[in-house]
Amino acid sequence: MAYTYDDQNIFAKILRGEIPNATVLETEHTLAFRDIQPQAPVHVLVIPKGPYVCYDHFAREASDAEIVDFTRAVGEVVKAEGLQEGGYRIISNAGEAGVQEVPHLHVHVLGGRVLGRMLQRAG
Ligand code: DGP
Repeated sequence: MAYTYDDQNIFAKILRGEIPNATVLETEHTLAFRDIQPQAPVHVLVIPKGPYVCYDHFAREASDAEIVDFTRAVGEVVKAEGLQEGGYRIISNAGEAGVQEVPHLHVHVLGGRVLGRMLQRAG
């Protein structure tokens, strides 16, 4: 399946500076900022600057430089937010089944409390 990127999504607007954000880290290819509706004491979103809809889109089509930069940025966020000792969770929702709200790849970096089991059991 070929993904179509919507450049009017809210994270594209953040990247263009049209909407403010609380930046945690910025690199050549990556931006990390605080989630507007935090679900844990630490809740940071890490996004590539390039137009990728979701994780597999990025993993298949991004350049090696973008992938390395993004991966390293996630590591830096974990370290900068002091999550190494207590632990953390990384989530990336995709599409309908993943209940993705914003169609620009983002990983949620969550920590600062015990987060509970990964998924609720549901029918
Ligand atoms: P997801 O369901 O994985 O697509 O999560 C989208 C997340 O984006 C959700 O946790 C709330 C966050 N979010 C939505 N709009 C904004 C915004 O304008 N600014 C920030 N910082 N976060 C936003």
